[in-house]
Amino acid sequence: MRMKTLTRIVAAGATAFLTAGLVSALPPSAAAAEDSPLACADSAITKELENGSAWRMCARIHPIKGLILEQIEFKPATGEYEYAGYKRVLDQLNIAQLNVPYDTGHVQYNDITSYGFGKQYLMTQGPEVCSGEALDVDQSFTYSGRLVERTVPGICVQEDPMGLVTHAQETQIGGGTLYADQGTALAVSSISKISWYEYQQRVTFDDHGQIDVGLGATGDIAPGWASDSGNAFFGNNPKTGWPLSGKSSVTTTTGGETTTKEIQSYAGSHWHNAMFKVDFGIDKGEKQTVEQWDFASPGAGTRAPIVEGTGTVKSSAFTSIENDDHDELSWWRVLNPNSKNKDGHARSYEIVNNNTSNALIPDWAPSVTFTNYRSCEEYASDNLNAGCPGKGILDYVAGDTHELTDPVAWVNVGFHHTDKDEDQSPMPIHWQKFQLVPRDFFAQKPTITDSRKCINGPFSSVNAVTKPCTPENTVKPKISDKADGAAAVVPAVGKVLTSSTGTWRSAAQRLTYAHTWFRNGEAVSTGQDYTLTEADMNASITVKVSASATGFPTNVAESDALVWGTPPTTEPTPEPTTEPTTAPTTAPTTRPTTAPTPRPVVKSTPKLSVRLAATTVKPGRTNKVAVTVTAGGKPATGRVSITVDGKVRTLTLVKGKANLTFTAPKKPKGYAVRVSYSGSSTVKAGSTWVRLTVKK
Ligand SMILES: [Cu+2]
Repeated sequence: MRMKTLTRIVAAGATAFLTAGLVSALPPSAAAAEDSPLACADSAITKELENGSAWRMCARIHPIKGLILEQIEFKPATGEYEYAGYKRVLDQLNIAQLNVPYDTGHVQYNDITSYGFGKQYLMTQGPEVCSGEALDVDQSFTYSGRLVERTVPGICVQEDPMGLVTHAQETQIGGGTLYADQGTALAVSSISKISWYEYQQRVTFDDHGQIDVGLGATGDIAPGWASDSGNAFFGNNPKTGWPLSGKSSVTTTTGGETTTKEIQSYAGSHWHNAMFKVDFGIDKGEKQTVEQWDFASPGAGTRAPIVEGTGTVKSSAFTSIENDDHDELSWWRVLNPNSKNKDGHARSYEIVNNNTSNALIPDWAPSVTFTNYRSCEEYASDNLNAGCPGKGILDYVAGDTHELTDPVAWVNVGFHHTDKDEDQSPMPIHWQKFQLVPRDFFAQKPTITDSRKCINGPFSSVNAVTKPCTPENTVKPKISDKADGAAAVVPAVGKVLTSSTGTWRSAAQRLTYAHTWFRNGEAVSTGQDYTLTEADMNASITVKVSASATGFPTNVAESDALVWGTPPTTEPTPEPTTEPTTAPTTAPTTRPTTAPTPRPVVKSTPKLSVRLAATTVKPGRTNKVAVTVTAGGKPATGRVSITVDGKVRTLTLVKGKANLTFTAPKKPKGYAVRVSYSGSSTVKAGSTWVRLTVKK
């Protein structure tokens, strides 16, 4: 929605607002200057996840809707590589109705508008429920004719593991760098008890920008006595329920006559029709566009059916029913045409909803409905707002004649519950969920590592060892005499030096090199050549070469310092003595007549062992890594390169060992310390990695 003012939020939250403070506040240095604070003061949640991505939002409990999340913004772990600070994703997210009709046809509930998820229905988040931080919620409501004012820990905020996010081994067998990332997500949840059912509202915000919106149902299935009536939660019709026990005795008295019979009862099947209201705010766009993508096959291709997708911009409010307005592959996204990622693609979020809609009830038949934001349209059906009372989504669409530019999605998450024996008290939680997935919100995934950043679009090779994104220097730049490159440099005032670029390997097709000359560590000149001056005499003269390419990280390598020998003397070199050297006494040996046949080289496989002095360190602390490379039980020769957070250091093995002291990265998260062995004439190349955790 547009122009969501502080006033409106405060007014809406007046009866139930959050008093808890900031959760896991970012350090002041991380709070980028461009991020103005969220307009919800002390109900803000700001959470930096383990890999460095961060979410922030406002959270509160509404008396009817329960958990409401607003001003939801994401900051990628890659930081300014994608964009600076936080970017808005959603203006508001909440449940807008929960409709529960029973298949027996005897009853239908609207759990939100008839009961609500706030007030007395809100449950306390104790440590047995919430393993993170439980935020206090101040409530004020009338219960059994009296005013209740209470503060309960009603919102749970925690970081949950998500399991494996990426895994990529570059070659099939024997080496290549392994990428393996474990993800986490911020989970914000609350629990409300509506009669027998207890619902957990749980929204997770993962470190890749995805939002999962879930409603879990636990507590108990609707109870009842065994009955031979069709109008009971445990009725007698096997077509509208499921038997949860053996037969029961049912006694009825009719006209003073009591009869007892054994009947089989069936727990009534029912729907949980949940509708969520998603108010998009992609990069706070004034104009946001809804696109529907449909897929159809025009026929067979050479080897597989051709499937064609068509995107349609929806110009006005609409409601969409499967097999009527869309097909089973269809999906929708909301994009901000004026917010582009680094590749020039419009930023958007896609709705992923694989649930079943209830085709039998008009309000619950559409998979999704889009309307322009209108403040009175709060609930999906039986609207309680006096501005448009009793209305529902179909009325909202009918009354919306404006161009669709400020979209609200009403996402229908249906679940048909056929009870089973295992659902008996207490019932294990069953979930109905949909996802909001970033689509081109980022040019690459928001946790991309430096060694993969260069792979954007078509690429020919993925190998961090032989073709790394960050150019790797394998032979240092060398200073030589411009006049005679082969001769040893004899430094003198006026002598022109020149520098090689050194040898590099890179995923870039062509690298550009820049040379900077240093006197005692201070930059004095740029360019490939340098003329020595008086000031340079006996100083430490080095050259640094930077290797760069568009779209690739830059790396720098430094030459050895110029060697200052003894100044040449004017004295002539001693004359050769007149005495002849003794003649060789033996005749030259005869040359071999045939060249030796080259033996095929069978290279052995190296064994790499890597040990960190500390596997968990504080940011910026010094740490040591010890590398041992053996082959066939013997120390290997050659070089190893050690990469930490994109910084590469190359060392020569001494007796098969190399040790490096390095500074741990500043950002707290898990890092891979990668070690690549370049191989030798007898040993194959290889690589491995160990995990380094940087923690405050
Ligand atoms: Cu159920």
